[in-house]
Amino acid sequence: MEVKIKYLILFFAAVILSGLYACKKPDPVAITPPLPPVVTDTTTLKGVAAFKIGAAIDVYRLQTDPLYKNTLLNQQSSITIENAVKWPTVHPSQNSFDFSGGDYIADFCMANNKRLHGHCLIWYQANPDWLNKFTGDSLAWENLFKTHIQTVVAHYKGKATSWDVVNEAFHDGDGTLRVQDINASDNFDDGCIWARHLGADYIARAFLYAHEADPDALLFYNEYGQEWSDAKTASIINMVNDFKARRIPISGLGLQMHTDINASNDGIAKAIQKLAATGLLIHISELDISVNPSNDQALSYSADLQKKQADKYAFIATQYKTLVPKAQQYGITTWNVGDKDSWIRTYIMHKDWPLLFDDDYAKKSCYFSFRDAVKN
Ligand code: 9MR
Repeated sequence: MEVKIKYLILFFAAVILSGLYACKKPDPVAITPPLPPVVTDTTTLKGVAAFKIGAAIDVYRLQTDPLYKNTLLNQQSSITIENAVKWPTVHPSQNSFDFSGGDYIADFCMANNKRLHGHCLIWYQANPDWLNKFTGDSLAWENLFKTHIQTVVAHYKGKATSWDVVNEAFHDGDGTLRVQDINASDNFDDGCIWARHLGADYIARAFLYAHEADPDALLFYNEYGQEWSDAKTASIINMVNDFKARRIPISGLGLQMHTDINASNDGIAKAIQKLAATGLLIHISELDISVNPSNDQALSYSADLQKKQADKYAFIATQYKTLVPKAQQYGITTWNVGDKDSWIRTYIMHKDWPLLFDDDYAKKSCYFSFRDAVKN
């Protein structure tokens, strides 16, 4: 009997509680404000492009020229560090690193939602004097090499999405690995100190060291001339196959594409196609199109030259869009922004107009043809 009463009490308590629960004020229905309409920016490169659009940039210009900065803010979705993290700047003496320039660019990218591409860790050129004069056994060279790569990559971990790990390792003519200087009479060492001191496999070790320092970074091999040198293209592809077989962590290939209005379209298309067939990410990494490759001082930037240049920019972008599978499209980067910023003016001192913007950052005809061609 007692047990029955207990059950009855429990039963009624449950009924009352569930009644109370049912009467509870319902939770207010969350009112989601309507999302703002998705606006496709149809006027800028980054707004219309099917992939990232980049520019290599100069720290000083970024710090001092508001027009330069605004052009980057409006047009670019990716930034490459043109010079600020190359050896002479970032590693000015054996025991010191100077990240100030690279950090300025990295902060700009973080604050403005731009992808940061680091350039370049190992190159046969642009090495500081102290490095060229360095003496030591192979272990000392290996330590120097590894310390440089890992210090720089670790510093930008979480900021740089990707790196050009090794730049221009193969000779122009026959596409063989740069080791010795093959033309000693021209006062320019086209061999490579790294291959001389560390052996041919230095490239693979550079990738391994970079990966160790930042396992999330995408690692690229960057090179020029694939559009005119089948031998170089073949060497790059052999290297990629060897890396794949040995599980060396390479993610992508940079085709620099410093080209001109007379370059063979066939050569450009073939290079893009062959490199895309590796299945790696493909970055047109240093695009500029010279209209005056022979540096004729009497030349003016005629309507005809502008049209040829606009067509070439459009051709390259169209080939990239159609020949590189979407998942491999890392983007197209021009080598700086306005004509006056180009290495063709400032480094080899040619009279030329190779970029998408003029000296005052006004859009040129090639800007419009390129923008149409990169459209999604
Ligand atoms: O544009 C760069 C120029 O300002 C530098 O003085 C020069 C030497 O460091 O390098 C130029 O950039 C090169 C790039 O790093 C690798 N590919 C070829 C580019 C043009 O020379």
